[in-house]
Amino acid sequence: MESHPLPQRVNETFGVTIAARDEFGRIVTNFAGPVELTGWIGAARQDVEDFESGTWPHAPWIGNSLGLVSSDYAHDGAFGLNMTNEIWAYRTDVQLGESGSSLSWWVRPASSAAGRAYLGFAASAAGCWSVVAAPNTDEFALQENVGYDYNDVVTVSQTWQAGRWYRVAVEFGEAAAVTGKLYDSDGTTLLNTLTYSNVPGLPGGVAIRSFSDFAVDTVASEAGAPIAIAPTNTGGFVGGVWTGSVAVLQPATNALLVAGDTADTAEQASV
Ligand SMILES: [Ca+2]
Repeated sequence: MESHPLPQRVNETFGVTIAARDEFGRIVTNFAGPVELTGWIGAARQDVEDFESGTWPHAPWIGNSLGLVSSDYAHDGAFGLNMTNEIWAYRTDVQLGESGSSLSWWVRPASSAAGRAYLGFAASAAGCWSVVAAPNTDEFALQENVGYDYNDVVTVSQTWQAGRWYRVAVEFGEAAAVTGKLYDSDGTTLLNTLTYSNVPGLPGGVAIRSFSDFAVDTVASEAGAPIAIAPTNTGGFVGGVWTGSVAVLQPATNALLVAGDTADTAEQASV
């Protein structure tokens, strides 16, 4: 798929050409289609860290964080992390926080009454913000971490269970609003929510920290929110190529047009 110039207008079509290519980049002339078309706002899906390298710390994470990487701490794959020296690790090679996107990780406290695990966003060398799993104070919290210090901004009561996996996510909304969400071990049952607006530094890097005995795994940037486009299906390909018109039906910046299930060229559709 090719890129499209800024801006594209709502409800006005722009031309799109999609070619079916094999692993060598050759057009598959007998591919008949059709493929599904979807529109997304925000970052495409990506794993920020899965700890499957089996080592910690490692680039591009910055800081002097130390930890144990072991299958004992894995939620997904072979390895997860237990951070051991209470020092933040952060990275700025990824810039997350576009409206409609989200960031999450899995955490498992060893105690119902000890430790904290911080998932930081809007991160830079100057600090970050974070959503905090806090068994030590029976809370789920949002912190501002200027200079990687600790300032509670929002706290809600939360009972934590020792040895239970929880998914902690932060969703990025309009006007730099963030929503922290705590999910149960199935990843989908919502246990708690907190919100705050006007968070500076978004999009920004990612930071992590934990203390006491806390397993952490699978820091991931989730798919953005879907946006309405038309059509939602290409129809048939000719000679391995589809040429047609697509319209975005609502205002969006940095919209992504996805053909099939593979995020391809970032399509700019700002209006
Ligand atoms: Ca893992």
